[in-house]
Amino acid sequence: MSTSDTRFMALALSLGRRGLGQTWPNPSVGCVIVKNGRIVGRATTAPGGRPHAEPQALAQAGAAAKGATAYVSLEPCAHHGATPPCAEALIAAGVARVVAPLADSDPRVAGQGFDRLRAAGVAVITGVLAEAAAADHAGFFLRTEQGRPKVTLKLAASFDGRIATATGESQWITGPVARRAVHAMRASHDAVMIGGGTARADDPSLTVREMGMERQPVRIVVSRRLDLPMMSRLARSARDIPLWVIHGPDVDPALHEAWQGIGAQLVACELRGGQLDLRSVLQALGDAGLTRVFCEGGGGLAASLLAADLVDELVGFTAGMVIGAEGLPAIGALGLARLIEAPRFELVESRPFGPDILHRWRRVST
Ligand code: AOF
Ligand code: ZN
Repeated sequence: MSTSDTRFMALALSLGRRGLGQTWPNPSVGCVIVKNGRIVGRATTAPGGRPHAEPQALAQAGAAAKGATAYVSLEPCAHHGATPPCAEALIAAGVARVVAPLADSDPRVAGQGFDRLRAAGVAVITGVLAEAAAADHAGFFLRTEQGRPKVTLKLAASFDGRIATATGESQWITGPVARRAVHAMRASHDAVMIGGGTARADDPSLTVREMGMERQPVRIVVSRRLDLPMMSRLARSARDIPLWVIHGPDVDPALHEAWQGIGAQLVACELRGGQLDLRSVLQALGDAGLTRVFCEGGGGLAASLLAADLVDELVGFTAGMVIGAEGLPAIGALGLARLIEAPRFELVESRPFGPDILHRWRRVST
């Protein structure tokens, strides 16, 4: 492994990250083709997941791909799916070396892309920036390995972890710089999810504005009884931007029909202990193809996800403001008696955003 391998792989990873949120159910892969130290092709998996990154980068490189090195942020595919295998395309173009951090977790690929390349005499180097690549593809890996999407829980709260005053005033606790960052984060997820209480209280639209993106994230509301206002922003825009409503088995059929009638997609899930079983909710979202879900509260849904150990990442924006104990807590009761029962996360990033602070934490597996 050389320093230029690391440098070009870092570029391939950053190209891959650009497509996060746009390619589900496929991973967002970056590919850079380098000949004699010069970049002759670069691409990201297209919105919707196809074409894959490699054929696009190869098309740019043309004849220059012969004898070149391809840096790909995930193992090139080996299966005949909707498109011919990328491993074959690299071989046919005469690529001499392929550098990829990790094997693909899709059982149709899982090492066979590397095998094919090696069998054709292509040098294959793995492991470069593997940890960073695993973090970028975490949602895709979770879905292929466990059937559920990665869940990121975001909150924007006061210093003392409150998201509104006792009267429900919440606009604004964090500033415009942090709020813009939240929009960019939404854009990098396949779906944005909230609980019914937040949908009722805030009347959010959950859209991504000013990002010039092709695919808006799916908007998901979790509402056991489907008791949501039909005149809400979410409901009114359901024909233009996907709106999925997750509900329990015991909903009023007239409500069900009304929501379907306005263009929402309804997903029925089971109950567990009188509440929606969030594990089966996430399995249903995985079955529907989602790999990355951005949960924006409220406190009830956040607490239930945490209690079921279904939160993979925390994103917090903290404002220099104190609301006090009568304010609305960002996270509802978890019912813990001992600290040892509290879900633990490790810090991956912390930095200022205007007057606020972002901190990002990843679940520590215990
Ligand atoms: C690559 N490069 O850019 C991507 C890959 O349904 P298909 O035929 O498009 O195949 C989807 C699978 O291809 C997906 O599950 C993953 O294994 C791989 N994604 N592979 O070589 C890419 N996006
Ligand atoms: Zn492919």
